[in-house]
Amino acid sequence: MKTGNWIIALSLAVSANAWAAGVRIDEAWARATAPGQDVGGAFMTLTADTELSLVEASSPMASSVELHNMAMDKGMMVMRRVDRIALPKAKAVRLAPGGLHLMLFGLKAPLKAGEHVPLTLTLRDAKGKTETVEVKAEVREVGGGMMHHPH
Ligand SMILES: [Cu+2]
Repeated sequence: MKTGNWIIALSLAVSANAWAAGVRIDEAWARATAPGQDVGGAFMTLTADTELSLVEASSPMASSVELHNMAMDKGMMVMRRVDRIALPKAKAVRLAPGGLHLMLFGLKAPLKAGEHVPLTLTLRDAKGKTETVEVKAEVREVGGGMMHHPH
């Protein structure tokens, strides 16, 4: 009965989160933006139940969404676009400020705290089959400066 119990507990735990295409998404949020700032960041934790890759993202609130990684390079934080974000089986992958994130370009309006940003994520499995999952990222006010974007 262990398996059965586990499934029930899990379905209760994720009721407030998105779960589709073999991936669970927790804590989806986006950083509030200042008026005139047309670039934003979105973050979340993804846990795939089979090996998947996040290969694409889009939002009706932005003209484009890119997958980015941020890392130290020769003592400087550098942000780079990545083609995919690997989601190993049963391992939580955290998109967070200072690391992997979704970058929203061409925001149609500032992101205000309390609003939700709809995001469509495209996931690809090991066989190359793709599925999409819809996520709503809650906009949060976060202290600190804007994200630098050296494009
Ligand atoms: Cu970025």
